[in-house]
Amino acid sequence: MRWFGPNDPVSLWDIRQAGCTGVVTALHHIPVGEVWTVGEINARKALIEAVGMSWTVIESLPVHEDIKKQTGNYQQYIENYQVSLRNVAACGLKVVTYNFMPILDWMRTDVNYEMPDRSSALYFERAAFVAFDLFLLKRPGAEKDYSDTDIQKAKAKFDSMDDAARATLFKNTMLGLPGSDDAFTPGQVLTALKTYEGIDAQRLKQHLYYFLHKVVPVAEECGLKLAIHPDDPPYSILGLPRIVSTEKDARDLLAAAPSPANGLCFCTGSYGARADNDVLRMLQQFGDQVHFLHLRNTKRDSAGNFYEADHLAGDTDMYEIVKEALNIMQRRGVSIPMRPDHGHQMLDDLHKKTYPGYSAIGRLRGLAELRGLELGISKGMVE
Ligand code: DNO
Repeated sequence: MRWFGPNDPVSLWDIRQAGCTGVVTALHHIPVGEVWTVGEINARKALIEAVGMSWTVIESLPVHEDIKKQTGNYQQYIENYQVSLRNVAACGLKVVTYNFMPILDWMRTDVNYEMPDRSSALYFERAAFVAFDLFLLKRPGAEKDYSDTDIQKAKAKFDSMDDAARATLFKNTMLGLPGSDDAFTPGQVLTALKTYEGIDAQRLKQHLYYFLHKVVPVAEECGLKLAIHPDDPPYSILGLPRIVSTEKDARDLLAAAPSPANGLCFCTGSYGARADNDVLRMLQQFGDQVHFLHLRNTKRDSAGNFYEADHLAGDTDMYEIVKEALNIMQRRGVSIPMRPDHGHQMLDDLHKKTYPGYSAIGRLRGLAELRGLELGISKGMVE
């Protein structure tokens, strides 16, 4: 499971009791771009090992915005990244997760979407998102990105919302911004978006490949695996390019820096939020370069909305995914780290303050279901 560090309301003992043998974490207190020192890494590792678990996967070693834009001190930030890679390898870590999404990481319009069983899920509602863009953020030129139907639906949605609902929508949509405990104003967001003017998908890809040329050889030399997380949701938003969304994107980035160290964090939930991604086929194709698995399920509809379903429900056939993952591990003779990504807020957690998607009990349920599935399939394979 993922652990957000000493301030996480879910403790290391909670995670151990959920059946985990290790945690996935990061040094969230170190500002993006600064070097992770051996001392800091080892101190964090000791906390985890003190409760009988291991730390082998980092999520994430974040990439500074200057590297994505190739502005300012980006060469220095790349050098810092190389040093951090050497340091984490020296401390015995094995996999480094990162992403190359401009400004925003994940994005949802509702983090308390009520499921029929009254648990709460993360939800992306297209009309609400377009309403946010057009009427709350008021991004110049945004209407060009949407169809007339999209705009009408967004208007109807916006008109149906009171001020409190609009404020919640704004807050939810901005949660994926780094440092998003603070309230962002539309002006601040528009200023950040402006810094990407002139950077289209092709150019962002070039910047990613340049970064890979600089860091993949270092990772390879020190025995680390890099695992890029896909875009979530897997398409361009707010006029920003997104370049790790499709099968072709994944193939291109692997081909741009061929090396055993250049790989994927295969997130079934993110890739699966796009109807034209055949998630199982992608896993079959990229199996040799999957270094980390995020197992999560989404349920889409024809209007472009999706919610996070139970791990074994939703549009992705988790039985087939786990079976393929076991095949890959057997073929490669490795154990690919996996975490149950996200979970519903449920039971006692409904009354607690938690990180959206990262309450303890919903993830425990997801993990238990996935482990049962894995055991059942692997026993069946042996027989
Ligand atoms: C969301 C996560 C992502 C992921 C980063 C990896 O729940 O899966 O925020 O950690 O994109 O860099």
